[in-house]
Amino acid sequence: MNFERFEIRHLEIPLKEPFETGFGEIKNRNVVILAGFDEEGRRFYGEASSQFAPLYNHEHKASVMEFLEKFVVPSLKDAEGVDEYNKLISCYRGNLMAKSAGEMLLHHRKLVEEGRTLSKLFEGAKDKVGCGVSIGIQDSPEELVEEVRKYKDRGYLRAKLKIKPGSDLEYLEAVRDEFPEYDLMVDANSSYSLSYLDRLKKLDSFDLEMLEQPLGHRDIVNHSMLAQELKTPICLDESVRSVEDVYRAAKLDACQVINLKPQRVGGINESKKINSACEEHEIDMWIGGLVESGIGAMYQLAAASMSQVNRPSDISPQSRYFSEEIVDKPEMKNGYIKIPSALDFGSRINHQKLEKLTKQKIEI
Ligand code: OSB
Ligand code: MG
Repeated sequence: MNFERFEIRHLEIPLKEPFETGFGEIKNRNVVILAGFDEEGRRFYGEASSQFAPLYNHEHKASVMEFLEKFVVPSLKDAEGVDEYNKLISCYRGNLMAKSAGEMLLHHRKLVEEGRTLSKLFEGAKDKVGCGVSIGIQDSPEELVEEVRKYKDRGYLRAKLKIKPGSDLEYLEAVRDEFPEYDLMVDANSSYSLSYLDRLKKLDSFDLEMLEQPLGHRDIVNHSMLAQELKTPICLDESVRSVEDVYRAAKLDACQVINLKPQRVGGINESKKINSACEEHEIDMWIGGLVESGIGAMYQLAAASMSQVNRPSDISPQSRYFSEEIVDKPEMKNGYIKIPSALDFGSRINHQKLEKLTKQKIEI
């Protein structure tokens, strides 16, 4: 497609508070924004919300910037549209978050050219998203109880508590004692193995909505063995990188729920396939987050309109993580955020903030 030029920006957005997970601590949010400009000067955006280091998956800020420059931008120039872009980029292995930034950008351009709104991106059935909060590992059970209270009072429909071996049972006992009825789930980010089976079985006593990604970040087989041992439903995050992974998980009964992050699976087209596969196999679904900037968050909101999204998603108002941001994200009301029906979310980007938060810029 014709583009005048591209910009690849590494943004560092300060978090209000550090966010600790089973894979490590996030202090500043490092994301990479890809912008493409057409002949009329219109701008289209995509985001890769990798971490600074390859802790959540193998992608990281530097790998994303290089992949965007060497492979995504040339494919965007060569492709006539989204399908051809996906075909061209698929000859390169992995790097799904970087690939998805290019795909998002093309979808953005298509929406603007066709005069359609963001809420139509997934041809979704819903116009609002149920919000759940993801709460990082705290220094003590008492502090976790106070965090849960804070977010419950703000109206979140459920809380997801990050756990790792040692920061788990005692913490859950304290929270469950204080909030006997609140919807709670836990996310281990692959910090357990089957050698912790006895410990994991104890999670059954806390009436959790689900246990997210306890085992290896690419594992499906061991999750299927664990699913047979636990009453708590298993949710997969890291292990699902394509619709084929959903078929594998369904075949092995490895999970009852999938946390879908469009970026993790390479973009919007793959996400739609996953939506259909989950429908077919009666796997529940919700949209996960990567602490994305406002740009990535817009696509996340759009994804939550898909038919099989039937649980609260990790989607928060802007104020949850950031005091400074580049896009005005809609507010949460009674635990729900409306999916923007604005024609072009690109016009909501604050360019001064974008410049201020940019650490590094490549122009092509
Ligand atoms: O595992 O879901 C995860 C954040 C960064 C990387 C991985 C995960 C998370 C979260 C936070 O849980 C989700 C969010 O609020 O954006
Ligand atoms: Mg997770």
